Amino acid sequence: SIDDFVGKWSLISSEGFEEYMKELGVGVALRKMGSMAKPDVYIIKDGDTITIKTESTFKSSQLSFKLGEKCEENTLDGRKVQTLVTLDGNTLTQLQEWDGKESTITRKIEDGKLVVECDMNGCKCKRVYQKA
Ligand code: DKA
Repeated sequence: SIDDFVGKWSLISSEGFEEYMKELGVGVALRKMGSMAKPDVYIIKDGDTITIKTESTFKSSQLSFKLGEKCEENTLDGRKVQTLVTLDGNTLTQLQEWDGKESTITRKIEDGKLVVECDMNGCKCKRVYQKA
């Protein structure tokens, strides 16, 4: 359930993030900072509103949503996207759409860790967080 995701999470590993950011169209300076950042992610539930807060030393972002309801998201790299988050089984899927493009971010709990997979045009990255 969504309760499994609730908590504070710290990044412990990242694969393919630079390539994913490049595919998103993120410029070199921001990619460099993004690659170095070790963010903390807070997942908070308040009634049926879920908030995902990403905090790093260089940039932070916050997204609040209800499952199955589209909302507007301002991403860390400055995209303004339409976002739809759904929970299928134990997988939280975040679909972002903007300018006729799309990217998905899936999150699942595996062995007590939060596993985040991002996909843009088949360019994938995997980031693992542990409970802080
Ligand atoms: C994560 O939560 C991945 C979030 C993806 C952010 C994409 C844009 C970053 C640009 C600095 O670990």
